Amino acid sequence: MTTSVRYERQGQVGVITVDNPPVNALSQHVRQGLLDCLAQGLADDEARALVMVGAGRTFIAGADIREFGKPLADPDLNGVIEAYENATKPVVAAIHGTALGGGLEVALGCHYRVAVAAAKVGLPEVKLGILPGAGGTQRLPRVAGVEAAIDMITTGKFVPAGKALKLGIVDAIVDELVPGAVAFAEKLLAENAPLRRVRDMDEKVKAFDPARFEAMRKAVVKAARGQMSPVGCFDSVTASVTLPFEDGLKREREIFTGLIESDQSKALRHIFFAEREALKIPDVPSDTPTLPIRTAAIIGAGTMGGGIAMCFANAGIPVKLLEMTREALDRGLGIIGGNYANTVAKGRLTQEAMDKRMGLIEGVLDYDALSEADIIIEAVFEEMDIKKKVFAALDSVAKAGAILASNTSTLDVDEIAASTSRPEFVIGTHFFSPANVMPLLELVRGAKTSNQVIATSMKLARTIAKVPVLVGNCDGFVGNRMLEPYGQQAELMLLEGAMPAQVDGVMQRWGLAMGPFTMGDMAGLDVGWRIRKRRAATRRNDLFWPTVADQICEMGRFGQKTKAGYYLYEGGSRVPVTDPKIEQLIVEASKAAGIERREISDEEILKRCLYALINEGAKCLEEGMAIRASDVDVIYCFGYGFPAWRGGPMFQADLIGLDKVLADIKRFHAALDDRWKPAKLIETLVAEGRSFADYDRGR
Ligand code: TC6
Repeated sequence: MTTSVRYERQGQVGVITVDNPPVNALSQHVRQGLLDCLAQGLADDEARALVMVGAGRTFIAGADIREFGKPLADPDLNGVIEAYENATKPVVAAIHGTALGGGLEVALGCHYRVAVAAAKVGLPEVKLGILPGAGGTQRLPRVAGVEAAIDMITTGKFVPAGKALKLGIVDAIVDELVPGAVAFAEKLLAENAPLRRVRDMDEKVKAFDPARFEAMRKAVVKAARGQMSPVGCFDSVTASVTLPFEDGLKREREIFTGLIESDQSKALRHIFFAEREALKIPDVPSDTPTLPIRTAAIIGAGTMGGGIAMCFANAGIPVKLLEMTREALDRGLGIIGGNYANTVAKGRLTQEAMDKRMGLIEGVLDYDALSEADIIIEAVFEEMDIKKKVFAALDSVAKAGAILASNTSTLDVDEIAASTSRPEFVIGTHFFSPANVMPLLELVRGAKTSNQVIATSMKLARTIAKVPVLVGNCDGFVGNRMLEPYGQQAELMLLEGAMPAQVDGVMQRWGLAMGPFTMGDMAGLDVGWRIRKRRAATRRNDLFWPTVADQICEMGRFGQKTKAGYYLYEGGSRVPVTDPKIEQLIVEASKAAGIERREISDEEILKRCLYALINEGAKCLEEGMAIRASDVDVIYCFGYGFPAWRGGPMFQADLIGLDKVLADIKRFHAALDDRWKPAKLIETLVAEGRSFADYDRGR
């Protein structure tokens, strides 16, 4: 008998407890334990009903993702679920925490389900590039209806217990988990309730008109933007309507097998673990004591400052927002109010919750008001002199032990820290715009930043629902530093013969949320222009520097906010429209630079953009600016619209083969210029026959 699942009896009810920390995943020994305990419960003459529950903080959070990609050891999950469904005594699943993926599928194999009010259920497999392959696509529509099942399974969203009750996924909400579930089982016995098998409940699937599938599928394909799993999930759910249960299971298995072996699923699993790995900092022990963060303050109520203040308010942390004038403060608070009001209008936030959040944000006009804040984040103009003045002022008002953070995207955190008497309390917090929406947070470690400040900032990032990655202090840190050569290749290709729409089209079709020029227009072209001017004095003059971006800025075209950039945005639209004037400007710029325009293939565009990211990412690694290759992937997938189903640039390099990537980089180096000098790390790894994943493992 395994110890990860145990059986005990409470009166006439046998209780089966899954105890496999941290999240009770369905590892092989758990699957075996579930079968063993079921047999024990069925053989126990004193037990007339059974309850299944998870130990610790959650019910079962799904299959053990670490077992994917390896030969699956018996017993298989479908067999376990079938055994429960065919049990001759009623089985009740008692859900707390989350019942996810295989966990919810096991619960759907039980005859009844109860949950505590705070529990959530979901089938998030789609986010791992697969589908719920243990009957979830056939059983969920039978309890929740086809439409709700399609919504849950193709998006992977979690549903709170109250809604799950309304949908019929759970049968009752209980106050106390085990006593509530045992009482529910006793009631079933008293009422002589039937052994209700979900597979037999076909009322809801029969009521659905399959003629609706065609239009629904089109919407799923469109929203998936190249990702296969939402479409596979959809197709599998349709089988619950068009095929008998057993045939539906077979169809589910076929689609599942294709998906789990796909590169997309490997990429998504990589990102799942990479996100969690990024939380571990080798020289900052996990038990490093953290500082309490009860209150926060933000300096600057502009777009970034306002967005950051919302992150704190959303997490229930009171935050002071400092501006220099009443007018600027009122404008900033007005924008925050407008953002929340939009969310309320869309039905994603209640008016009451909005009022509560707005109530947590206090506008102030005096530095002295920041004296009690546990963390102060500066979000003023990206100019070193201004930042230094702000930090000197902060140093004189902030209480001892407060974290002083700079929301910079490129500037030297050590230089900023040096303007205070406490550099160990200074850290960079690079939020991404819009800060209340974008998940990534690059935390920039200065030379003197203390471990306690790092540990606290990592923890705080999770509290405010961000995905943190610790990076080193170099120009552009990791994300923007990599964006630089990427953007340069895109610019150079314009002069060599491409047009913005071609470059953007290639990258978008490959899966990026936006191509480089659309992204520049959205972020504001003036930002890069300012940075280029700052760097002009120090940049290599043996390289050719394209000027199209500068020329566009000189025309006062800064992108979407000025309704014109690389593209036109007519009538305030966000849809880029090709502007013949810019195409003309590009052709003339080629002529002025003496470059003969040529046809540039889509393949060349993709390689030059992607490999520029990979090469610079490797340089960040060899210089210790990024801790792991997988951290670079997290940065790109959570901050730069890189599709998670491509796994990030470094994962792509491994997938393509680092030797092939290096061969192309060398070819570009010979044919183009020294920007393509291969990173030493790539050369070393190729010489050793290793990949970035091997590098991460061997660190
Ligand atoms: C499935 O079920 C398919 C079925 C069909 C089969 C035929 N497996 O996220 P946290 C680890 S697919 C293995 O930090 P939280 C995680 O790596 C699965 N490990 O905690 C981390 O390890 P570390 C469908 C797992 O409280 C630790 O547990 N299910 C799994 O913030 C803590 O995780 C899902 O997709 C797993 N399934 O969030 C659910 N899950 O400490 C995936 C977690 O060594 N899980 N770990 O770094 C989650 O969404 C979240 O973990 C959570 C808990 C909401 C359960």
